[in-house]
Amino acid sequence: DQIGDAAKKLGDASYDFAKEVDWNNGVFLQAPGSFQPLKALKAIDKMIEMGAAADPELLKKAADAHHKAIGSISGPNGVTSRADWDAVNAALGRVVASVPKQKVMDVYDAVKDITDPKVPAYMKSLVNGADAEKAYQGFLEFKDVVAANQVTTASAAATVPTGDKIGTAAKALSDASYPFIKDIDWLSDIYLKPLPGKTAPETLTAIDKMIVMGSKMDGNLLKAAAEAHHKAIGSIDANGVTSPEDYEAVNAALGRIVASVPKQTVMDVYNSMAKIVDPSVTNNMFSKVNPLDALSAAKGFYTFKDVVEAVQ
Ligand code: CLA
Ligand code: PID
Ligand code: PID
Ligand code: PID
Ligand code: PID
Ligand code: PID
Ligand code: PID
Repeated sequence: DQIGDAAKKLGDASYDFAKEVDWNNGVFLQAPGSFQPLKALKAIDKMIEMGAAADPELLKKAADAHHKAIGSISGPNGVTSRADWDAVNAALGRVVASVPKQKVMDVYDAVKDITDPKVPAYMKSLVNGADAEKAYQGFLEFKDVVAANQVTTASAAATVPTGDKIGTAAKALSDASYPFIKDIDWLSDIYLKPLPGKTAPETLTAIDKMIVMGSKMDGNLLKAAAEAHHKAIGSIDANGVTSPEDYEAVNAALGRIVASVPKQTVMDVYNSMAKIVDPSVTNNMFSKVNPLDALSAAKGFYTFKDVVEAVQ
């Protein structure tokens, strides 16, 4: 297709730059400017809306391309192979082309809103500037091909199951865990702190397992889960906490996507996370909430998971 061909040209123009970026640099965990959680949540919300509007099959292929690219990483900077670099660009170009232009621009504008204008120049200063310029010229040509292949109307909303066992169980889980949700400091910057003692490549292994799980999920249910998060963001209070109803809808939607993949795929995520998250992190989280509320939430979760497993 045209986007695939254009991605090869983009690769010619941008792979030198890709090799010079230190993908393992911890700086990418930081907010790209001053820390503004509610504005950042708005930017994430725009990404969620774009993801929910994207063609689920193309999203899966993009997840597969990232998984493959992680498998061909080499060198100290963590760069993938030239072929996989091109394949990721092509897959993302197709995802972008599957949503109306305005959804993409809404992400761009919202991210710009939380990015200090000095950040791009700083990023450029870490690589060969001429290679960054060459990559950008390549991107500008690529985007014209994407725009020429772009849909103009949004896809239909997801179909949301009703009256299913997971939906019923989500009500009980949400009742048992909403007090815990209200105890959590959602606006803290602690969630942007590096995991103690873990390198970027180690962390990437766990993310890879999530990518694999995402790629196996039922596309309609994943879209529904994204829509549920978007709705939940719309009802947050000053502390970032969503309404009980929207929280319940998120739990139901996430239970359904978990049930749409094999148990082992879920356990692969859990086990790889357990390897990179030191118990001190979990204990620290626990120390900041009412322990009885956390225990009630945990009990609710362990009951919920049996319902999920039964329909998995
Ligand atoms: Mg989420 C999970 C935040 C968007 C899909 N997501 C999580 C949690 C964290 C979070 C609260 C990971 C950390 C954790 O396990 O804490 N997501 C979060 C934010 C946003 C977002 C702030 C921003 C909009 N997510 C989002 C989108 C999607 C997902 C758009 C795609 C549709 N997210 C997704 C999945 C999962 C998460 C599939 C998880 O599996 C993971 C999670 O919650 O695992 C348990 C603990 C969890 C909480 C504090 C909230 C849930 C409370 C439960 C139901 C009960 C608590 C049990 C117990 C006390 C703690 C967990 C024990 C542990 C051993 C499992
Ligand atoms: C400017 C001035 C003009 C010239 C110009 C110009 C530049 C415009 C530009 C630009 C626009 C632009 C857009 C970019 C957009 C990037 C979008 C990224 C989206 C990320 C997402 C992430 C996610 C996920 C995911 C799916 C999940 C949801 C999420 C489901 C269902 C200024 C040059 C034209 C770069 C969507 C993918 C996992 C949130 O106009 O004169 O330069 O760049 O998890 O969804 O699971
Ligand atoms: C524009 C203007 C509108 C019209 C429009 C428009 C276009 C927007 C577009 C577009 C946005 C867009 C984005 C693309 C992004 C591509 C990103 C590629 C990333 C590849 C990576 C590969 C890798 C790895 C990996 C992880 C490793 C690092 C690597 C570590 C820690 C402008 C059309 C709407 C194409 C990251 C995965 C292995 C490097 O908006 O008018 O057209 O395209 O090895 O991580 O090692
Ligand atoms: C300039 C002037 C214009 C021309 C121009 C120009 C240059 C702009 C530039 C540039 C922008 C730019 C951006 C870059 C972005 C790179 C982003 C990389 C992200 C990597 C991540 C890696 C990671 C992980 C991971 C998970 C870990 C955290 C991390 C935990 C909990 C100035 C040329 C356009 C290079 C996210 C995945 C392992 C961080 O605009 O005239 O030149 O470069 O380790 O999670 O640990
Ligand atoms: C233990 C001991 C027994 C008792 C027990 C026990 C506990 C087991 C547990 C537990 C397992 C467990 C699993 C959990 C799994 C969470 C999985 C999260 C996945 C997140 C993903 C994120 C993503 C995306 C997304 C889609 C994108 C890709 C991504 C596309 C196509 C130990 C109690 C049984 C909590 C997948 C969603 C946006 C990466 O066994 O004695 O307690 O918890 O962006 O994909 O866009
Ligand atoms: C288990 C054991 C195996 C069998 C199995 C199994 C089950 C795994 C499961 C499961 C995992 C799982 C995960 C669930 C997670 C739910 C998470 C809910 C999060 C809700 C949020 C709501 C909100 C917001 C929002 C953003 C705001 C904050 C909030 C800010 C900054 C165990 C079956 C495989 C259900 C985060 C979105 C508005 C609070 O593995 O043997 O069954 O379920 O307002 O952000 O303000
Ligand atoms: C313990 C002992 C057992 C019993 C038990 C127990 C407790 C475990 C616990 C607990 C685990 C736990 C986890 C919590 C996790 C909360 C996660 C919140 C994530 C929030 C995010 C928010 C954000 C953003 C956002 C984007 C911004 C950055 C942020 C930028 C660029 C010990 C009870 C089971 C509470 C990610 C989205 C706005 C950070 O196990 O016997 O008690 O709690 O602002 O992006 O700015």
